[in-house]
Amino acid sequence: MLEDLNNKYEKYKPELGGKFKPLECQPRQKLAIIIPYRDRRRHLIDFLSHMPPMLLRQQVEFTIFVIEQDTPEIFNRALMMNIGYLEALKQDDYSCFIFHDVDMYPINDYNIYQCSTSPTHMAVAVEKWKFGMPYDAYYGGIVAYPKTIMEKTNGFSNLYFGWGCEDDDLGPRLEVVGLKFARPPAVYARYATPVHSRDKGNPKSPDRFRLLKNAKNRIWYDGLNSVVYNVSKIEKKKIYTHIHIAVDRQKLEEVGKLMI
Ligand code: UD2
Ligand code: MN
Repeated sequence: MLEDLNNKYEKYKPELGGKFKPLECQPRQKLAIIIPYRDRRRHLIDFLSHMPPMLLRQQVEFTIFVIEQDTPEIFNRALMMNIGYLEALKQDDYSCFIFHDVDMYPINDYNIYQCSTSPTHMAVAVEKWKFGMPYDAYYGGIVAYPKTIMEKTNGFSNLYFGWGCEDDDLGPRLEVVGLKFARPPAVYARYATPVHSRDKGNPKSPDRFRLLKNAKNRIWYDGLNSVVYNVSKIEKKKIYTHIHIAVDRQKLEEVGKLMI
């Protein structure tokens, strides 16, 4: 239960909205963990039970942002990542962003949650892929971007409604600006992943391969500079910040149509 966690973490003295700071030092980075989210209460509670103690053992200063898509029905993970980035920056000057599936739990304390100068794909040894990855150009699950790289890549594509390929899109996007993902060693970057079924509002995207094919052409049109959304509610909870988002799919796709 959330209430139990609130009590459990009181000793760490988080500021409202879940801003945690190590008590004995002043970290160089401020980390925002961005979780694209809808209707995964059980997974969220598990995530919140697991992450703060680990991050504080690592002496990280962080806030967890849960970005919940209220409308439309079809979920858009990368869009929630873009919005989470923009909204987090309205709250504080975060320098490092880790975009994180809600259903992935690190199982090694030495898997350090901070940014380097390059973008990092962190989901290297994933339980559901037999503690590996399904293919080389797999960038699913979790990525870490310093703010500078988010600015360089115009964030992520806003156009992947439904399941799939929004993660594959990150590779070509980075290529355009001459960058590649780094990866931590598999012994550290290990993740437990509970088995789950496909969510109701997240069917396989029928457009995903078409979008992926011209990922490189869209980078300057489709991203942080073209995102449109409404914030319906910001809930500053004791141990995290929960932001509710409404998006207009048609409006977003107007921009995309120019390039598809
Ligand atoms: C894989 C990738 C994921 C993403 C997805 C394709 C792994 C470990 N993860 O996840 O990063 O690329 O394929 O889109 O390979 N979510 C909700 N509510 C919903 C739907 C999604 O909260 O109704 C969020 C949640 O944070 C979830 C994430 O989106 O962890 C990815 O969705 P998924 O878990 O259904 O997809 P999965 O496991 O196939
Ligand atoms: Mn999943």
